[in-house]
Amino acid sequence: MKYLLFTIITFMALMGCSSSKTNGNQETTKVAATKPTADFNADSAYRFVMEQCQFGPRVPGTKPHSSCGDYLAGKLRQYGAAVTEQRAMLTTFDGTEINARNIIAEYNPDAARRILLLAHWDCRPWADNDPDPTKHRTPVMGANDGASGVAVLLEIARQLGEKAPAIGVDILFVDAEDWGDSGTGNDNSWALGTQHWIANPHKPGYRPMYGILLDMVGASGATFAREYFSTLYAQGFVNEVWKVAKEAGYSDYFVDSQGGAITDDHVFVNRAGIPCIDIIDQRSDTDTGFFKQWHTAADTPDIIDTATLKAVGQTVLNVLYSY
Ligand code: AHN
Ligand code: ZN
Repeated sequence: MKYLLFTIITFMALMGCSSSKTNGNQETTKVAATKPTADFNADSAYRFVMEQCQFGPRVPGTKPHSSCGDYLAGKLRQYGAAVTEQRAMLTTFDGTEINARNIIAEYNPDAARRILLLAHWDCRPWADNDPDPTKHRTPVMGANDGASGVAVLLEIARQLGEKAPAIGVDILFVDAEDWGDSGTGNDNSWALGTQHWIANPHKPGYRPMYGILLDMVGASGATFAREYFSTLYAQGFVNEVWKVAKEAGYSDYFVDSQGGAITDDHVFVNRAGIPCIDIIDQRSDTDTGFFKQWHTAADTPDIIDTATLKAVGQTVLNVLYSY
């Protein structure tokens, strides 16, 4: 009896199978693509901007800074990454000793082919570009200059936790980028957290294929020209990323023009031999060359546009899942 039942079920299964096979030109129907894709959620990224800003300005040595650092490490752990932290006492150009904290999240830690994503999470201690001179000694909120890049990477972390990419991905939140000397062309005064990490990589001999730095990636009206050092050190990868952006319909953001040379975290990564690009909002209609509220008291969440976060986040996600 059991045997008969088994035979009937097997027969029915075979019939079902063969009927679909003999379905004429339907036979060419493809199975799902093997490479995963993902839909970057810009509302989620916007929430991550808000949550960082709710701590207050994340200036090294302050309570908002330490609380936000805990929050960032916690989020990355929540999204399934292997998280390590790197703490260091660093000396800024004005002689201040700061407790700096780099936060590193690894996805697929054993994969040899890796991409490094980075953004600075600290805030500038002075709004020294504010039109009101009485604000020059108050810290910036850094909704765009700081929180936006971190927010896009947190949303990417959330997506990577749900759908592992084929390659390894490392997310590095660097500290103490923005305590730099704006007056004198003292380039080494910037990106102290990155400089420390380059001298002390979280893994000996760490060699990703490429790096992508996100800086000021959330303001409305953003334009990402091809930044000078990115093209100098990593032209092929710049072309690749801008092509991916174009294919996703974001050419209005990833404009096909050559931008200026920006001293930023990626410069130190490139000097260490890792080709690294900087996706950074450059403007031709402001005195600073950056968004209008750069290093002012008005760099607050109201200037953040989810459409900009989407253009950047979707482009980077598409690059990661293209490997
Ligand atoms: C300079 O102004 C020399 N570099 C800009 C780096 C920076 C500051 N990125 C965000 N804030
Ligand atoms: Zn800044």
